[in-house]
Amino acid sequence: MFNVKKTITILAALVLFMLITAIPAGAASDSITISSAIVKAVPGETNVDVAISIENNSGLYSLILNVEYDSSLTLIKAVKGTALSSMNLMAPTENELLDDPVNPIGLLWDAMEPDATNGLIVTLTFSVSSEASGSCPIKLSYDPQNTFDASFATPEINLVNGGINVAVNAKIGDVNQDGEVNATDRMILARYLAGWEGYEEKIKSMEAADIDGNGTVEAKDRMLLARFLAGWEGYAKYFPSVVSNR
Ligand SMILES: [Ca+2]
Ligand SMILES: [Ca+2]
Repeated sequence: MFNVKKTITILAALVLFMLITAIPAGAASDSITISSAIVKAVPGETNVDVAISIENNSGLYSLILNVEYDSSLTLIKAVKGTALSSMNLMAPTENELLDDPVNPIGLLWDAMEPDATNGLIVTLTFSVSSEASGSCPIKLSYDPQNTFDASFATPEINLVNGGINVAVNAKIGDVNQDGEVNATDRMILARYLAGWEGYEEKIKSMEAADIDGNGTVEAKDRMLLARFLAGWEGYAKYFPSVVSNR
């Protein structure tokens, strides 16, 4: 009886060992991901911020990220974010970009020690041409010759492209499209989000209701509209068309 038990324990340990070793190292879902945000703007808008972020960062010594942006966009500045904070970001200055608006632009991060932080790596600020409309893509690629992980190998990096969606007609925040952004829009949006019957039809533009422009109409949009209407500082930037009409 004792021996049978022992044999079972050994077999169980063997099976467990085989299961563990069968799991492939560095499955694709664990690879480093660098993604660009998708934001909303109106034609002719200046200072449109697009965040570029990193996730699942296992540690980088060096990264060259190439950003190719739509011809309707002009890059104004590139400001280092809170992630990859121990690395140096080599990017053109605002004046250099003014003289020579490079596209695609190569952004170089390098460090003495590998950096494994996650989050915002750079904020790119664009101006949008007054003729722009629809989607203006921002495409990412990286230079495998100059991108190293902690073991000086080129890591696999998932890249997620982003862009700026330029809405010509939708006045952001004007949920019922009556030309005004006011408490009625806030009420319609709040009731729609609460699932009240008949309120989906009252939203005449989902584009106008998606205030942060992330593609989804959700509680955050209601919060942004409520704070803007209450006059909170820092919220006017979400309503560029309202500001320019004042
Ligand atoms: Ca309205
Ligand atoms: Ca939204």
